Amino acid sequence: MRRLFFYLSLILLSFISCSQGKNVHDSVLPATALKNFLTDISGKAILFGHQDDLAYGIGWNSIPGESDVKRTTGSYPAVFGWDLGNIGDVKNLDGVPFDSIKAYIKRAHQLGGINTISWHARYPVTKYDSWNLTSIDIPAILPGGQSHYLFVKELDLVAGFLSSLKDDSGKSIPIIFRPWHEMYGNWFWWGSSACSDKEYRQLFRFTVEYLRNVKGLRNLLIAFSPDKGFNSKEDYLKRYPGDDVVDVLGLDDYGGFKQNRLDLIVIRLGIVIDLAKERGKISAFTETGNDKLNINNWYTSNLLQVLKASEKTRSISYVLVWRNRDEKHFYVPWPGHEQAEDFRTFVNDKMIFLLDDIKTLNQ
Ligand code: BMA
Repeated sequence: MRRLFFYLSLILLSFISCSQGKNVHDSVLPATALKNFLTDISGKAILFGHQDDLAYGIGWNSIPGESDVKRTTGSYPAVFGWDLGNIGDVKNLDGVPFDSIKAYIKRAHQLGGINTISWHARYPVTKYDSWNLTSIDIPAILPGGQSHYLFVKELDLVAGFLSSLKDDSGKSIPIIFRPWHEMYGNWFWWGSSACSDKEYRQLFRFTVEYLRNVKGLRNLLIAFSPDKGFNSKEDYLKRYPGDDVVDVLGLDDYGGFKQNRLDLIVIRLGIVIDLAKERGKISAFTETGNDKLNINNWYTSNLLQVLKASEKTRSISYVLVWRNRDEKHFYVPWPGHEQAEDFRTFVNDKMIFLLDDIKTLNQ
C-alpha cells in the first residue's frame, strides 16, 4: 500500500513538473535550476543584462518599475546586475541602499529574470576601497593570518545578504555570484600587483567554501570572471581556483572595443567558451560596454558583431553591460539618445533575449 502511494506520488510529481514547462526558476535546488536553464538556452539565445537597471538611470533614481532598458525598448533586461561593495553600510559603493537592492532582486526574480552579483570588496583590514593598493597583505587575511577574522567578518555580511534573498514563499532566489573579478589586471587589491596567483586561488576558494560549507548557501552559481589580460587557455587558467568552486566561466572586456580589436574579443570569448564546454560550465560575457556610447552604433556595429561572429560565440549564455550613472557615465541609451534606435535593432535580433523574450519560452 505504502509502495503504491509512493509510485502514485511520483507520477503526480512528474505530471506537475511537466505541465509547468521549462522554467528558469523550477526544480529542487535553486542554483541547479538556473544552471540547467542557462545550459539549455546556449546556442539558442543570448540573454541581455544591465547593471543596477531597476535602481536608477538617466534622469531618475529609485522610481518603482523604472528601467532605462525598458524605457528604450519596452522590456526589462533578462539579466540584472548588482554589487555588494561597502556591504555593512546602509548603501553600496554606488549609493544604492542594500535594502533596495534586496527588493530589486526579489522583483527581478518574480518577473522571471536572472540576478548576478559582483563584489567591489573593501580590503578587510584598512577598509580602503577595491582600487586602493596601500598596505595589502593577502596572507594576513587568509586562514592562519592575523587579520583573517576581519575577512571572515566581511564574508559573514555577504552571507547574511545572500541568504536573505528569498521569494514570497520563502524559497531562496538563485544568484550568479561573481567575486574577485578582473584578477589579471592591476587595478584591484586582488589583482596582479598586490596578490600572487597562489594567494588569489586561496582567497577565491576560501570565499566559496565558506559560503557553501560553513554558511550552507545553496542558491549560488559562482562566476570566475577575468579581464582581457590573457591570450591562451593556460593564461586564462593561471588563477583558476578549481572546477569544484566555479560554475560560470566569464570574460570582462571593455578594452577590446576601445581599441577596435573585435577580433581579439572573439578570440578571448572563444577561449572562455572552449574551456566552459570542456569542463561542463556555463560561459558568459560577464561585463562589457562602451562608456558614453562614443563608438558609432556600438550595439549593432560592435557588440552584435562579436556575439554573432561564429557558431561558437553564439553559444555564450548572457552579456551584461555596466551601469547608467548619468550622462557622463552610461552604457545603455535612453529614449532620446542618438543610439536608441540602434539599441532597439540590437535587442530585436532573434538571438538577443530581454525579459519579455524569456517569458515566451514558457508559453
Ligand atoms: C566602475 C564605475 C564606478 C563604480 C564601479 C563599481 O566601473 O562605474 O563608478 O563605482 O564600477 O560599480
